[in-house]
This record gives sequence, C-alpha cells and structure tokens, in this order.
Amino acid sequence: MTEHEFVKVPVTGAKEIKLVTTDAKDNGNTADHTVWADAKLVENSNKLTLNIPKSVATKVGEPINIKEEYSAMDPEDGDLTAKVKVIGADKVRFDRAGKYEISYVVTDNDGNETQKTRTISVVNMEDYKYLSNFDWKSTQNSYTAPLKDLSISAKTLRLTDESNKEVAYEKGIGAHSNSTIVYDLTDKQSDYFTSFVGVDRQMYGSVGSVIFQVFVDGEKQFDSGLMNSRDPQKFIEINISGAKELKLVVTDGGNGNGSDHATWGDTKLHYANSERVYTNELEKEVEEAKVIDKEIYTSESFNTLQNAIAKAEEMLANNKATQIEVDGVLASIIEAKKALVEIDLTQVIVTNDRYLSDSVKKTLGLAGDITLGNMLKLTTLISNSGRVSVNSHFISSKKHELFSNSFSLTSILF
Ligand SMILES: [Ca+2]
Ligand SMILES: [Ca+2]
Repeated sequence: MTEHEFVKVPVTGAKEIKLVTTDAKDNGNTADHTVWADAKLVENSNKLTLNIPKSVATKVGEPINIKEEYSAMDPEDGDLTAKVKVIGADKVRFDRAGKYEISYVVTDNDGNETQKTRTISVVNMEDYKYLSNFDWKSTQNSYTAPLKDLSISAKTLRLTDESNKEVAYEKGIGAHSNSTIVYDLTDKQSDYFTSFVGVDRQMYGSVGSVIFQVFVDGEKQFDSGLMNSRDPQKFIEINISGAKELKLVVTDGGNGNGSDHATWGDTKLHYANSERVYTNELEKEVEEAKVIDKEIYTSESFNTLQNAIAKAEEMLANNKATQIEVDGVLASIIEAKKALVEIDLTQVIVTNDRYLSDSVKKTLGLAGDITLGNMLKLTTLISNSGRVSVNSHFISSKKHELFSNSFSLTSILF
C-alpha cells in the first residue's frame, strides 16, 4: 500500500480491537514506517436530542397554532429535524373536547428511533371537578385553618356581585388571612383553574380587606389587588395544563387581619373530557338526508340511505353511543349520500295506446316523446274517456316498474 486509505470497521459489541501492520510479504521491513492517522472510536449512539413543544390546553372553539417548532440533533448525523415525522396533528379538533396526542418520531442513520409525544387538551369548561372535593397538600395559617365548602365563620360561602347583591356558593373554600393553601396537581389531570374571590358577605361593610394571589408551580399567575369588604367579587381563570402545584394565597391587605374572611367561591378544576360525545354533525346530516328527493334515485340506493338514517335516529334517541359510534354512523350516511344513483329521467316511455299517450302529452304540453322525467312531473291525468286517473303518489309507488328497462306506460296504468 503506497497511498493513504480510509478504514471504517464496525465494532458494535466487540471486546477487543487489534491493529496489525505486516511487512507485506517478500520485501522485509525496510522503511516500513506506518501511520494510523486520526484513529478514533465513533459511537453510533441513540443519544439523539429531540425537542418538541410542550403539552398545551385550550378551550373548545379557541384554536391554537399547533405547528410549533421542534428539532432533532444527532451526535453522529447532525441536524435531523427534516426527518422528524409528526403524527396526529391533523386529528386535533378544536370544536370537540378531548385529549389529542401528537407524536414526533425520528430515526437516525443507524436506525435508532426516538419518539416523543405531547397532548393538546381541548376543554369544554362545563367539564370540571370542584377543587374542594380534593384534599389540599398543606396549609399555612396565621389565624385559623381554612374550611371546605363553608365560609370561615362556618356558614354558606357568600360574595358580592357587580350590582352589590349577595351571591351564594355551595362549593369553595373559606379562609382567613394570612392563608396559604397548596394543592398537588400531578394526579388531577386538569387544564384550567377558575374561582370567584372576595371578602365574604358576612363581613360586608367591615374593615375586612385582603389580597388574593394564585401561584402555579411557584409563579404568580393572579393577583386580585386590594379587595375591601364591599368590593364585588373577582373571577380568576388560569391555564394550569401540565402544572404540578397550585398555591392559593390570601394576605391581610396591609391593615391587619381583622374581619379578613376571605372566600374562594365556586372553585373548579376544568379538564379535557374525551368521553364527551358530539352529535351536532350527525343531527345536521340526518336532517339534510331526510329531505333528499326520493323520486330521482333508484330504490336500492335510496333504501341504503334510509337504513343509515334509521340507525342514526335510533342512536340519537338512545343517547348512549360513543363518539366513535356516532362518527361511524355519520360516515355511513355521507357514504350512502355519495352512492345515490339517479334514475335516468330521459328514458322514453313506450305505449301502444295512442289515446292514452295523447292524453299524457296533452296534460303535460308535450310535443315529442314522453320521458320518465315527464311522468314524474305528472300530478293528475284524466283521459277524455274518464277511464284513466293517476297522480304522482301512484307514479312514485310504481317507481320500481318505472325504473325497469322494459316497461310500458299501459302496464303501469292498467
Ligand atoms: Ca446516532
Ligand atoms: Ca386586612
């Protein structure tokens, strides 16, 4: 060997590597200065770094951009971002509550697959659990411990509304400044926290004055400012998707804790409910399918649609179907609609009864042949002799015969 050569040898799983240089047989070892240049062990690792966006939550009807940035960097192959496959992003529906998973999958040049998943939670705010149904993790109180579902004076939780009227809440927390209540959110699968807050109505007109604060994972997400005893309640709504800890704080507002009855009213954790079943699309489709004109389609194709409609109506009436079942029937109606076969209305009607034929033409004002379409327009036909009388109901009840290729008008009418 006279020139340099690049050598690449797989050593996966090997225990020993031995580098050998010989004298290339016959000419001895004179001047055999050999060099292993830039010798290195390259790791074909699966230590790829895949960065994906965080799981997020939004409300039904409030779409968010889910095509956020992601990246894939492999120690050996470099930037593999272009090879990342995003799966499930097209299945996210912002018009339906649910938890939608988006997976990011990338395979490096050595075949190592890396996958990460995040969840898009779409929340109907009517899906909630009351916070007071859970135990808090800890409380710190300078005066007295908080109460679940009662004001701090052990009465109904009450606040003051915008028009200065009393509002009562069955659920919530009664606290007294200074108060800190901590909840562990890791087992609660919630996406939004909501609550009304204010000085309890019990202390209306008193010196009671407090400040409410909400911390999510140690970060302050809400501050009520100073609330006096006559102030109307304030509403809190915080996105807590993916959060681990919720901390509810009441301070004394700087004037001491006298009369500081602080009420957290109607305090809720809202979640993305995958069990919620949406039937609005099915209802709309059934409504539209029911007014389809049966006259212009073959009985067979029209009956298929009728069966799908009947199944849908049964499903809508019993109210027990899952979303998958509802969507299945919806698909079958859409399919049946597409598969409707139109009757050939240009088909010419044949009759040997000249008299009858003339009567039909006269009634419809026709000059040429009588077509099936003409017949379906026929609402009344009375021959001059008075022996023929037919209406559209009769015609449609005879559709099978009308549709067959070998009928004659007389066979229908007599
Ligand atoms: Ca690699
Ligand atoms: Ca105070």
